Amino acid sequence: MCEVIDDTLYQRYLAALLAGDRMQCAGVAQDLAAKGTAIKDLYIHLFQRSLCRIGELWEQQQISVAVEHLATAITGRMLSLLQAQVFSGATRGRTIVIACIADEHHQIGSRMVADYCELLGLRAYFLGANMPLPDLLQLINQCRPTLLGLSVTLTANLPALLEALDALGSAFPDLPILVGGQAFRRGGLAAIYALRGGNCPDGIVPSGMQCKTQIAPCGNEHTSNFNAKVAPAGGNPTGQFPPRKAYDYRNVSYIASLDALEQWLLAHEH
Ligand code: B12
Repeated sequence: MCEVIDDTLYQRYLAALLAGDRMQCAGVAQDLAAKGTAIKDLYIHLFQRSLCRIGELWEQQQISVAVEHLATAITGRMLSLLQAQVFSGATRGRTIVIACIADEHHQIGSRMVADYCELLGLRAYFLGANMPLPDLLQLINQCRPTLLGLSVTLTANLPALLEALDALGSAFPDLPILVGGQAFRRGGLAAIYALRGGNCPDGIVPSGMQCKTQIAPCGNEHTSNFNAKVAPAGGNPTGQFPPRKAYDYRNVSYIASLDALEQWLLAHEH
């Protein structure tokens, strides 16, 4: 629950979204923006929260695919509507490329991340959904960003993430990579480890993969630090980790929320 965006306003926005009423949605978002509501609050407490609700309604077959598509399209327009505020941040010279992993078609979250990076003063190159790995490698080679962000929503796409991390890790060993998205909230970190053929006791992640924060199922963002559970770099608290493949995750950070992203960017400014 957000103090600025109360439940009545949220419900008004959600009802407009479900009705496909773009103007009403824009009215709510623009009023809030005019009153000084932070972009991050609009992203999380209006757009993300409502899309998660749309997902639930779709899953329960209470709304059609068409209504879900319309709501997603309207949300994309809302992000565009707020572009003026997003791009007013001063540029700090860092660049980030953000992409959804191959076969991943959920791109609103990564677009928010890209826009939020712009707001924080980075130059963001947003590549959108379903990015083929060879082309991603080529682009990174050409534009040499300071950072790379990869988004995964579906657990089924985690093997593609691993493939990408291996290829990126050997081609660009010094490139910091931020990974995020809903796949990690559904046991993705454990799955990543399992895919590597090892045990993944609850909360233990591959060494070097820094798990800064965890957020509850979407719409209800809260963060809790569970660094204590993270295997220390190079360590092996259980003695069960198998030999690693080519890439060791040293430069990979799992970032769960926009707050955690901001903290990470501040902590790694130099
Ligand atoms: C819109 C939508 C779609 C659209 C996406 C269109 C688009 N342009 O993005 C379409 C129609 C394509 C779609 C398709 C499918 N979808 Co869908 N979809 C959704 C829905 C309703 C909203 C997604 C969204 O935008 N959420 C809001 C954003 C803002 O949240 P977010 O992605 O988590 O991003 C935040 C963080 O995770 C983080 N983050 C995200 N990426 C990154 C990256 C980095 C680097 C960092 C630091 C942070 C970060 O920052 C963001 C801001 O806080 C969700 C419901 C839900 N719970 O989200 C279902 C949902 C994700 N879909 C689901 C499913 C099942 C599917 C399909 C398999 C359906 C089907 N049978 O075809 C396909 C799969 C397509 C594919 N191969 O990718 C399920 C997934 C269930 C599961 N257990 O995995 C969900 C949860 C719906 C549900 N409740 O069942 N979908």
